[in-house]
Amino acid sequence: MKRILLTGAGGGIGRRMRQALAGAYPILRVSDMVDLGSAGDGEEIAVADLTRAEDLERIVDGVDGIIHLGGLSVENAWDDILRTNIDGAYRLFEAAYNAGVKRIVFASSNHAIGFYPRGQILDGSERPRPDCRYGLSKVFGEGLSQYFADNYGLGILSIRIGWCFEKPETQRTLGSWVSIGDLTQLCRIGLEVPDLHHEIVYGMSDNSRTWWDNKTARRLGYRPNDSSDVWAAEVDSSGVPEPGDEVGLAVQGGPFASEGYQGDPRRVAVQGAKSES
Ligand code: 15L
Repeated sequence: MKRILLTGAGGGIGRRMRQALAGAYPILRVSDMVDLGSAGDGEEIAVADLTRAEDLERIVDGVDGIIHLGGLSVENAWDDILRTNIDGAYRLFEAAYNAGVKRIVFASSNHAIGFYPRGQILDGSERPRPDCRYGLSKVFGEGLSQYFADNYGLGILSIRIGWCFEKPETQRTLGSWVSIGDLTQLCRIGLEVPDLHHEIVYGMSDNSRTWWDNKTARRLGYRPNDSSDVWAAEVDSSGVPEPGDEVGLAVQGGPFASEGYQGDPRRVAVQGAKSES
């Protein structure tokens, strides 16, 4: 892998991953719509709008592998989700295939399975249960990844990213926390592990209190160096209330399952959240 494209390099995860990847590959091409500052050693800057075909062709040119973080990272209006996360992802994959790219790491999210009840152990082989429109777009991205692996032979790793911030703040994020170092390790596995078809793994550190069994990631060589356990006592005693309504508190996706729906009398989600699958 000589030249790697990092989309969404100006976002919350992207900015930190850009630093974590410094020097890992001969050339790191960082792309986003926002200002990315000046290029560091071994970097190329590619300002691009992922919804514009000509931008896509330009940023994938000469690239060996892509870490696709770009797009909307929280719930949004359907038209924006459709344009950026669904149409944008499809067109990026298509442009990548046309340019001869062999590997893609797709930044999926735990919101692809956010409607599973808390406590149910998931390992990536379960069928999706999105908790919002954003989660639905991540289910699309996982399907897109499977299709490009099956139909075009690309090697793709979909990572259902949990809580990638400095530290966990709630019981839910104690389970889903991932350090930037561990997430970067997973992305590098997606780019480098031999014989990859398409796999779905959880983007989490070595957390004891979790609802996810990351055995596929371990099989691919993932050995997380960090754990949310070091913050468990602090979170237990902090008394910070979990955000979200009755549904959000019952399901793995938390507030994403609540957003925009509180008090909607047509909602049957409370029952849905309790059934097994
Ligand atoms: C996500 O997918 C979001 O991108 C991130 O901002 C977090 O909110 C995270 O999920 C979460 O599950 O809390």
